[in-house]
Amino acid sequence: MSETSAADNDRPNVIVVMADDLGYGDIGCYGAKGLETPNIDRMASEGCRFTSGYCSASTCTPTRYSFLTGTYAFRFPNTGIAPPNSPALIPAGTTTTASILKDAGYKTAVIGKWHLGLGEKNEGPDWNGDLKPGPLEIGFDHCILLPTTNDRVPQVYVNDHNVENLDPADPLWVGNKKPSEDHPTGITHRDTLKMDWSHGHNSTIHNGISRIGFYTGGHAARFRDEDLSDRWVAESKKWIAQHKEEPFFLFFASHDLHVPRVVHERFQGSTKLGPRGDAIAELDWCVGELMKSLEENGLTEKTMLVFCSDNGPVLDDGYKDDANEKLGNHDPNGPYQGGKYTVYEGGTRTPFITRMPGTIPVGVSDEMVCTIDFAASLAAMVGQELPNDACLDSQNVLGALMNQSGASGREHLVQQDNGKVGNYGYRVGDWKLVRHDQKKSYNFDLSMTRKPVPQFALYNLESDPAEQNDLSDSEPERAKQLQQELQKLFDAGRSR
Ligand SMILES: [Ca+2]
Ligand SMILES: [Ca+2]
Repeated sequence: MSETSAADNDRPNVIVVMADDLGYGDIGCYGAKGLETPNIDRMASEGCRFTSGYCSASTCTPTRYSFLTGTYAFRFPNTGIAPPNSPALIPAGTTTTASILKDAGYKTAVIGKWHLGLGEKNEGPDWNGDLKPGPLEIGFDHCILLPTTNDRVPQVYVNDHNVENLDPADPLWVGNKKPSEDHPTGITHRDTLKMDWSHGHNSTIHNGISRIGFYTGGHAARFRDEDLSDRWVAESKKWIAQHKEEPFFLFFASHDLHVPRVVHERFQGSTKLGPRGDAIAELDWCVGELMKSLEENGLTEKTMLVFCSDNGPVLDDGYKDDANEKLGNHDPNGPYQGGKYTVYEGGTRTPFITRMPGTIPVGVSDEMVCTIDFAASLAAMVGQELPNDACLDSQNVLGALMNQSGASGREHLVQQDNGKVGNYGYRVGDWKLVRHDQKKSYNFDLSMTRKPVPQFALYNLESDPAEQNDLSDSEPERAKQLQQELQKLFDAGRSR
């Protein structure tokens, strides 16, 4: 990739905007109905829009784990959805997308949702002390985080190593058991909630919304859900302006579509789809503000801007927010089957756009690229050698990400769900093997339905993108070969 390994003084900035729970069909230029995304559509019209852009898992934590480490999350235990008191899942000193760029002289920051744990193994986060290890120990210079995910406690910002605005006289306690008999919860005080829960999500109440997990104290530190996006955009703009003279890497980790979907008042009711649609509108605004910030700082042509998602769509994910009722003819997963929690295409194939005017030719690409590939691809871009024992599944697809003519994406991709139960997708070209060791599929219909499925199924994505016609019987040799290849990828412990 020597043609894109630029000299030291013109290495491009990189901003990765990772949406949360955004499906393939949720954006205007990917076919959304009943809502508009003018900013993301403009980004696509000025860059490359991928039709085979993936995340590596269909839930938050494993995709984020793989995005940063360049290694499939399923290779490590406990990389599923992290609980509120999870210790740091990525050990200090691990080679990550951030550390690779930092070593190449980049300033690095993560602003937004973390959900990869904080604190020492077996200890977890010290909420009232130093929250480390965390992002700063794996290559980020700066972070402003929602520590877990907003349906889980606590609703506080982590600024570098500390909870922001924490009053020592009102310490923060976080746990998984009710702290006292009279502690109000979504069960005991359900009539006070401004957004009712539908399943789970009925423990500690903050801002009229009950969450997963319990917490007390830290009142001065608590944020309003409505203000999350504004804060992250403001902090990102500030950080971009501060570092406009040097190469930088910003991981902007949005939370918009994840439940509870409580957007700023100015976006409430802005679409016909209810809070889920309004969250997409707010996400689109964030992307617009980031592009504006690049323009204002003269960085548009010097910045590789990436838009992707951490998993496919989900409708009712624990709160009664009309996601089903107001869906209309909008199709969150587009032509695919399934969403969050599945290994069908809808779980991991998402909107995926790269933009760098003057460098990335405008177009649409069907090359297969994945969020797990940024580690190796950006390493190639900045001329950093990957250690042999790091980023074990990250492929250098820089040419494809840059939409260079003739450049290829990945040849194969393993897709996983939240992990542990043996559910995988394995795509090679137009063929897709689906493996469900427990012979059950979940949320294939975006309604959280469980249904029995065979352990293995084979689909042709070219003729059957919705994975409806199992060809195992008519293509037994191919089915067997893909099963063996997948097993080899597991046994080898790496695919790079
Ligand atoms: Ca997610
Ligand atoms: Ca669909």
